[in-house]
Amino acid sequence: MKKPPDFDAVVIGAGISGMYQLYRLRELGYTVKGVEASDNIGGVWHQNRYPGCRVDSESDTYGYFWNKELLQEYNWSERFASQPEVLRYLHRAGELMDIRKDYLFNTRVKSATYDEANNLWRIEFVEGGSAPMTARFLVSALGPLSAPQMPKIDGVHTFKGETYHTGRWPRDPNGFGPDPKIDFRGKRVAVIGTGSSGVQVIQEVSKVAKELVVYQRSPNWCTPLGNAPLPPEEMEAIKKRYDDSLAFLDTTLGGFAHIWLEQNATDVSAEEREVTLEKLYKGPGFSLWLGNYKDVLYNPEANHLVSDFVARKIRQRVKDPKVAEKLIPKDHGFGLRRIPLETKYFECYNQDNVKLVDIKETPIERITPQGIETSEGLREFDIIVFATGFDAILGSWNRMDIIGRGGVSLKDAWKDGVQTYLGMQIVGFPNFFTLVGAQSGATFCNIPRCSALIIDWLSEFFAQVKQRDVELIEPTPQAQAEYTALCHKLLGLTLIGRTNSWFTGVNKNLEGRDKRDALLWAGGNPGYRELLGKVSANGYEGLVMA
Ligand code: NA7
Repeated sequence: MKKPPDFDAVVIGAGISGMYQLYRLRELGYTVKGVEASDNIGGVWHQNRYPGCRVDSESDTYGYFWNKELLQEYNWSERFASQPEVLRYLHRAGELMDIRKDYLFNTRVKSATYDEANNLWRIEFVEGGSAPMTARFLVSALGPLSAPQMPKIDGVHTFKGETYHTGRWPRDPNGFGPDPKIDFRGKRVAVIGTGSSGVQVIQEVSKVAKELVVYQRSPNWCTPLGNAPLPPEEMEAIKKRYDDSLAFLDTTLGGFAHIWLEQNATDVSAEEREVTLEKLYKGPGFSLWLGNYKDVLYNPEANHLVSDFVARKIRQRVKDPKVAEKLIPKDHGFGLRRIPLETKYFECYNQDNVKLVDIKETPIERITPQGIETSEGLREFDIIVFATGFDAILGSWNRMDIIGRGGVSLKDAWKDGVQTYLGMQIVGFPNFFTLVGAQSGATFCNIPRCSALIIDWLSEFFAQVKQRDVELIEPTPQAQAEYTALCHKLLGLTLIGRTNSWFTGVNKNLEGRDKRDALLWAGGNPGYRELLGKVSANGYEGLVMA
């Protein structure tokens, strides 16, 4: 006799997608338990509380469009909401879903092992979490950016002052933001890393620190965020047009409020292009990245034209020409890695209290108890901020042991490259589902919008699974091979696929992660929706169900 599982489904993670997936499964009548390593809901917005942290999607496009009550109730105060405001929103959403009662917090998964004889997943937790539990279906909603990565620098843990990683910022025990006790005023501060998090934290710390030294390994193509308050009357107008907004977002590449121009950059005159780029540069959010000429991420010549335009902007904004050159990326074109959005970021380097150290020229040799030693000597600090990013996408899953059929671990299954079907399932790991992970259509996307597409589709699927008493779901090797090949092909068509970044799985802080892989679905949100629609219309082709 087969053992029955404790739950029909276990959902790992209480971020944006985990909460929604758990809610949908519960509404479908599944017995479901959520487990979350941290002490509360919110995922990245619960953890990344550094000063300056804010959303890069327009606030009113970043959320649960399925929840009409929340849409009409919640008033965003800024075009691009700050982290505390996003987290407050997620808490309200959690209340409306009555989600907390289904989660075990402070419960970090150590391993999940597929028990073939009983066709269930056995989940074990890090000490102090929970007793082991079993589930028929295991849904991992870990988030692609949930495993913070420290830099590989000698003595990194020896510093005697305060150290913080942007991805694990100390929390205000009584509020939604950072711990108010952390104070940069009058301090000597170092920031290592200049990705989206580094750029945001630098802008804030530069306002109050006595001295801020930025250690930059690679500059990024940062463009203006265009933030502003959202007046109540505009918020009211936004609420009236949510249906239209949703329809529009579903037509755009990444579910963001920006759509390609009809023309190619190479097909218009230099004068016309200059006017257009100027307008996009002044536009909000990802206007210049995702609202640009449609060949910019595909044609090297078009990409060069836009890179050249942004480089000129940086030269205009940074007074010292030598510093400006250091801030202009030379190893990749515009938009081929994630664009950090900024508010007076470049102007920080015109301040007397801010210094840029290009560590390609002046390498960091070690971190000492007093500060940071480069080839030019030791500089002492009171605080070091590590804005060094994440073991993106893979790290979230690799941190736990996921053991499939025949005792094969997910790490081993993926050792020669990631393979999935639809970015949701993996051969040899029956009944295991990944949300917003490798090759998912939501990873290179406005995540709440695109993950909802996946969760809605999966929930429809789970409804049928329940109706048909299906107990085992696994992709066919052929479907997986074809989908993975398609991910490679689509990414290969873009210049992004030829660039080292977390999108392509390259991480210089980790051994063996110097080879690019297709970790993204690069076929766009509409293309992914179409594919999912085709799969379901054809009786969930590519999936074996028993
Ligand atoms: P990112 O974008 O991965 O940025 C990490 C930054 O840290 C980047 O500038 C790295 O330089 C730098 N880094 C990493 N390791 C080192 C070492 N050892 N020495 C110096 N500098 C280092 O992470 P973020 O947190 O900023 O943003 C992640 C995502 O969050 C972002 O894409 C948005 O989607 C939101 P490198 O480029 O590797 O040379």
